[in-house]
Parts: sequence; C-alpha cells; structure tokens
Amino acid sequence: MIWNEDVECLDRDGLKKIQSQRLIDLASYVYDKNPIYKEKFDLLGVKPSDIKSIDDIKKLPFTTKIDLRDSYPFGIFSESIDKVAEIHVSSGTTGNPTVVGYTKDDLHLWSTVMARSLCCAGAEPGDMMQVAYGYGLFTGGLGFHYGGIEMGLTVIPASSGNTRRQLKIMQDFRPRILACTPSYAIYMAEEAKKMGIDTRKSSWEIGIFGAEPWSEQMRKEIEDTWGIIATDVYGLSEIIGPGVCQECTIKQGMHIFSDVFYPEIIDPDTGKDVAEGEDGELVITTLTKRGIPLIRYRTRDIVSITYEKCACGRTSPRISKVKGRTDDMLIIRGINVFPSQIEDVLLGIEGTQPHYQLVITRSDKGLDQIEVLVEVEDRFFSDEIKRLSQLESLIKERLNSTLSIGVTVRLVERGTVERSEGKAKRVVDNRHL
Ligand code: DLL
Repeated sequence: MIWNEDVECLDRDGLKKIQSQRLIDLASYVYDKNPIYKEKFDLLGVKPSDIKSIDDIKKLPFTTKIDLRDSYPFGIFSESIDKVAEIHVSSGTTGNPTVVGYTKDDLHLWSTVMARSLCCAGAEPGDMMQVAYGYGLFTGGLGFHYGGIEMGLTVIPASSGNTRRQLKIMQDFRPRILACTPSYAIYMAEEAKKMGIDTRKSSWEIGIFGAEPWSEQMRKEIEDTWGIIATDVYGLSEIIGPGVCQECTIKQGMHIFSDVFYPEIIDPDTGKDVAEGEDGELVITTLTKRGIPLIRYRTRDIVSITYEKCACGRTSPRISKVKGRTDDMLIIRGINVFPSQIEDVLLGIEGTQPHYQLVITRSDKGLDQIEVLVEVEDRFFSDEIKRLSQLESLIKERLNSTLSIGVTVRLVERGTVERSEGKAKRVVDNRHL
C-alpha cells in the first residue's frame, strides 16, 4: 500500500514544481520570522526574492548543529514558544543538548511522514504495532506512535526496555509489527531464547529498525531469527525524528520524502554536490516545517543517493544505508554518544588524568558495549582497594547518567593509555559495520 500515491509516484517535473513553490515560501518565512536566518541570508547577500525555484537552494546558507547549540534552548525556533506544541531533545557534543520544537501543524506533518514510512515497510491499516523505541525526549517512540495512529494501526506504546514484558506482549497480543532499534531486536532474541520462546514462531512479521547504523549481516540475523521482513528507517531530531526516509520491502535504499525533506549530497569539505551514487554528506531542507524549519541542515551522515524509480512504484529518491559520520558521534545501542561528553564528566572528577580511551565492541549477536579506560593518579593504586573501587563507581554513575546508557569503567595506571603525537586516539571502535 502507498500512503499518498499522488505525491509518492509523482514524476520529476511535478515534484520539482511542488519543491520550488515550497522553497520560495520557506525562504520568505524564515527571513521574516527568524533573526538567525535573516543574518545568514544578509551575510551572503541573498534575499527571499532571489529564490525562484528549487535549483536556487544552492544560494542559501547551510545550517549546522552549532547554530542550534549556540541558540539554546529556543533561539533557532521560527515560531514563538507559545505556538510550539511539543518539544524533544537529543544529545549534543558538549554542554547543551539540541532542542527541537513542533507546532501543531508540524506534528501533523510528522504523523503523515511516519504513516508513509509505515506503509513503505508493509504495514496495513488494522495491523497492531509494538513500539519498543523509547518514549520521552527521544523522538523514536512518539514518532512511531503518531504515525501508527494516523494510518489506522493499533499502537502498543511499550517503549524500550523491560524485555520480558515486551515478549509477553508479543505472545499475548500478537502484534504484526515491531518497531525498535536493530540492536534491541537482537537483544530480545537472546532473552527469548533464554526463556525458551521459539523466536521463529513470533507474531511479528514486519520489523522497522533504525536510529543507529546496522549492517546487511545484522538484517539477515534479525530476519532469520524472528522470521520477519526487516526494513531500515532513518531520521534525526533536528529534521523531524524518524520518518525522514524509509526502505520499502524491496530493500534497495531508503525512500526520502523529498516533497517535504529536500536532500542534497555534498562533499563535506567543499560543500559542492557529489555525483549521483557517490558518497557524501546528507544535507536536508525541511520544506514545510514551521516551528523550527531548517535550511540546508548538515546531518553529518555519509550516504549516497539514487534518483532512479523504484520497482515499488515510488519515484522519490533513495538514500543508501548510513555509511559513517563526518564527526566523532558514536551510536551505541541507539543512543548518540560524543567522546567529548565523556571527557566533560572525567574532567569534573578529582583524581582522574586527562587520558582516557573508549573501546567499543559488538558481540556476535550485535550488542554494543563501551568500556572506558581511565588513567588515575598513582596514589589510588597504592591506597586501599576500597578507594579505587569508590572512584570507579563514581565515574560509572556519572557517565551512566550523562550518557543514559550503561558503560564499563576500567581504571588504569598512568601511562597505560596509548599516547599519540598527533590527535589523541580517544575511540577504538572494534565493531565491524
Ligand atoms: O535517531 C531518530 C530516529 C528514531 C530514527 C527512530 C529512526 C528510528 P537522533 O536521536 O536525533 O534521532 O539521532 C539522529 O542517528 O543523524 C544518524 O547518525 C543516526 N541514525 C538515525 N537513523 C539511522 C539509521 C533519531 N537508520 C542520528 N541508520 C542520525 C544509521 C541512523 N544511522
């Protein structure tokens, strides 16, 4: 089923017409409503009247995460806060997190793009969906929730965690759709096996997995274990949350809903377009959002794009799986982690040295673990063992609460962490994605 065939199967010229009109409106809207954009436009000497078609997008300035961070919390919003119906937050590099806001119309847009995503993944009205993405400040849970309701699914807002209860829900309610991070789908399979549940007999037939990078090998493992069709969903809080693009059941790239999220793929160094099929940084303009519309937002995700029509009938361009990042953001079990956040925590704890390293591993089953090696002052090793373990617990507690995920901490003697003459090697990523 295609959610909105008129738009999703539109020919290129028709699509371009819609995109052009929306960009013209957007340029005037942000110029009038948002001093940050007015300044950016003025600096480049562009006026809204210079924007006559979607091709003129190249005249417009880029937006980066720094623009959002520096205007924390609501400075980048184009609507006043009393017009904002909902707020979400995602982790930032240091200090302030990234705050995003939705007007009532933006929430409707989100519901619609998520309904399109769910249809792309094979959902049918009347299906039941277990949403095991986190609810709360993270956009995963509520994004799926709104989309499910919009397209007429029965939504179970299970949220993430409490795996035994998830499995009981699956067995008793028999939902057809599972939505969660790919690593959680793998973790649930391990737990199910321990509980003697035959995963092949699960009620789930469709799995919609995203929020973190995952490989074709993980897809195979999930599909074989649970007996489902697993598709990839991509999105980011700044743009809307999940629902930016979604694989259809043909699984040849993720359809980007380009009538509302206009994509460009650029060389991150030069800012110029790369050729179709080449890897580059995904840049997105939110053509119709009003609370916090973003122009040419640098996602920092590396992908490639194809404009070929898909066998499913949709004409929207398709994005490859995310192949990497242009910054040092790591995604561990669906949670964004910046090494600088760890550094911030360590700097605030007496007795630690400015030498640390994160070692990331992925189990055979696809579960990520972080071990943080921290050098501590010599005195801790000559003191009673109790002080060392107290320090270890303190570091662990602070890291867990800052990052919202469990990490293992290993305190080591001075000189243990490999030194470098250039950039310190803070991250050893042993996952093979
Ligand atoms: O992760 C939104 C989301 C929720 C997407 C649920 C899909 C499902 P953020 O927390 O802002 O938003 O993180 C955004 O996560 O820039 C990518 O680096 C990464 N990411 C998201 N989806 C995928 C995916 C949500 N399918 C950041 N594959 C993005 C690889 C992904 N990376």
